[in-house]
Amino acid sequence: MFDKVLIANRGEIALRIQRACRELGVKTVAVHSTADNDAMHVRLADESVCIGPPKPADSYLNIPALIAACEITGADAIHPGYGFLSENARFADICSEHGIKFIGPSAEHIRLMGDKIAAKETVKKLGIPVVPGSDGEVKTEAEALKVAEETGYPVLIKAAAGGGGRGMKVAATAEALPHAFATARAESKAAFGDDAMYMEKYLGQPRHIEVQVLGDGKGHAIHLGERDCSLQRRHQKVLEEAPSPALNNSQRAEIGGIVSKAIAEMHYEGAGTVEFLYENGEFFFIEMNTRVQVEHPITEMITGINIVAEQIRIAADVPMRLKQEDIRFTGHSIECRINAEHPTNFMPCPGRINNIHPPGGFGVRFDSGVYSGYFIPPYYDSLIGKLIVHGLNRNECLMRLRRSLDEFVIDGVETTIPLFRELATHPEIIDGVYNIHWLEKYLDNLA
Ligand code: MV4
Repeated sequence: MFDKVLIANRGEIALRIQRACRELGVKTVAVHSTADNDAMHVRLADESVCIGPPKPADSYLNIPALIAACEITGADAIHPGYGFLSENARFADICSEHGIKFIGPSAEHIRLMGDKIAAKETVKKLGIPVVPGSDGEVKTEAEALKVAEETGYPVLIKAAAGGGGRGMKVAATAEALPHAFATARAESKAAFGDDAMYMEKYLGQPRHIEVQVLGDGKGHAIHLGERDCSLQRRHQKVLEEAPSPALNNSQRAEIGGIVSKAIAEMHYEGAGTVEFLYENGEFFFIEMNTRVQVEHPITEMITGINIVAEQIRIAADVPMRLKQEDIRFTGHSIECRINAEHPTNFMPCPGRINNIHPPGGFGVRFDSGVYSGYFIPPYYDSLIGKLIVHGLNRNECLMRLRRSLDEFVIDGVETTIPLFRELATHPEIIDGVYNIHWLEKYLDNLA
């Protein structure tokens, strides 16, 4: 096991990783910007290093500062968390060049999955179902028209460097395609400095369902079931649940088996998430994330597996003891992302939290880095914390969620808690009948 891990992140995920390290007997190094001098992740770490000014590019993304912090403190590994440098293959390479273990998959796997065309081609060969569309890159408008003719309209033009919805355009007809292709390509060039494009059949009403995996990098991998993350706004997840209300046990075992077999064959190392669109009983791969995700706790709640501890153990080359037959799914879990934002227009609302009283009790978890008197700085995302509840079944989970939201007090900043109170009592949410467009339509109807 490692002696000391440097956590290259902030906020709730930095604390989450610290807690896993503590339980494994591993010392922790926090890094922070000058805006985070009073942050909880700094206070609770064994050591801390200030790595720069507030702007992420100067601190949490500052690779030389992070490597120097490792060398000064003698840390033997870096956990990148999510966001920031977590899916930066060059950073993973630099870590290994300095003899620092990057807690995550190989730089090659990060690079591969970062290229959405290469990722799709790879997983397709390994037996994962993908969205019908172009065979790799589409280089010209003429080629785009030909692909669309074959797959049928509407089609979606996507950026190889994309993800998160940028550089993506729908074309409903052949007349609309040239403009959609040109603007998607221009957007992609501007956003990523790369204009390699590919095309897919546009799915109209899918759910977003993602499968959590763990691999040992040597040919063994398991899945931990799925999460339904369909409730999103502008490609930001708002509420997630596990298991998906749309799947039964045999569908779960089938897609989980396909995914874990592919991940094992790739010799994938660490935690990963394979994302699908799910429509009319069929799964279609869209992307793979090579990091721990914000919503990982709901999978922990229904499996009892500490995903972050498993990441660290795998990276430290501890033999993976978990086998698929050891994984039991128990009950239901829901996560609400409590943001410092206006509950209906989502304007960020940084500032001082005068008082916070999170809910507690049986089946309730609040992962957060804030405290009463904490000042939420304006430089980073507006996540205050994640409310995660577990119940023996979905109904019990929803009852517990409503009870927890009723207990929650946050004074000083506006939060998204009122939105969650509405969602937790909405008949369509209670029935579990929603897709990727449900939340935006709901919010449009309010306005
Ligand atoms: C799609 C799609 C429909 N058809 N692909 C959006 C972000 C990127 N990660 C994939 N995305 C989509 N890909 C095909 N072939 C619709 C979306 C999409 C979406 C996906 C998941 C969650 C929310 C979404 C919101 C809008 C569009």
